[in-house]
Amino acid sequence: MAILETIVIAFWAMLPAYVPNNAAVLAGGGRPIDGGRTWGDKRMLGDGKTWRGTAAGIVAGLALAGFLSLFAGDVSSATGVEVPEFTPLAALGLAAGAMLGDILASFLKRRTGRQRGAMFPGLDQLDFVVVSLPLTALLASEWFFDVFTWEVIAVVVVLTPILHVTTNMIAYKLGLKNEPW
Ligand code: CTP
Ligand code: MG
Ligand code: K
Repeated sequence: MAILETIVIAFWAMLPAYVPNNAAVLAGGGRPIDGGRTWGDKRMLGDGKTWRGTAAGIVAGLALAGFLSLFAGDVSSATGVEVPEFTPLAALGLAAGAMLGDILASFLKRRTGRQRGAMFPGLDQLDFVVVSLPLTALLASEWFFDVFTWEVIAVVVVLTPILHVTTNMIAYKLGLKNEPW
């Protein structure tokens, strides 16, 4: 497979996992998931993980997967790159996995003494990949192994941090996010 083709497929297939984080930033607020609870002298998750942000993120990821699926055929024939449609379970694995990864990362941040919004290089950029891919492999095995070849996974691991840094910098400059990471 040509590298450009692999990049297009990786980006397309990951969009339902990329968008939830951004939707959560836009919709976030209200009751935190941990309800303010602490473990030891530290919060479980912190005020940055809310029910509303999480729900909005998952809904946005599912909606985008549905939208992309409508156009997968047209995009494939127009570009010659076979981009996949998303099955409902694949969409759920990608969207919910992304939010779950972000939540687990916050848990780790609090355990390691980091305040809400603190940077955790590496984890910040790949937390959602680390959970969304295995969850999708579990929920939609056939779809996952069809789309996520080793080449596609390799591109995702390289492409995701670049996109993450770029979109968060833009969100920060636009005043949507408190920190540029
Ligand atoms: N957000 C949310 N619910 C989520 C994820 C994000 O409401 N599940 C919103 C919050 O308003 C959060 C903002 O999006 O402050 C930015 O997200 P993120 O950078 O992931 O959270 P942080 O505030 O940095 O908190 P943490 O240190 O726990 O990652
Ligand atoms: Mg943050
Ligand atoms: K995060």
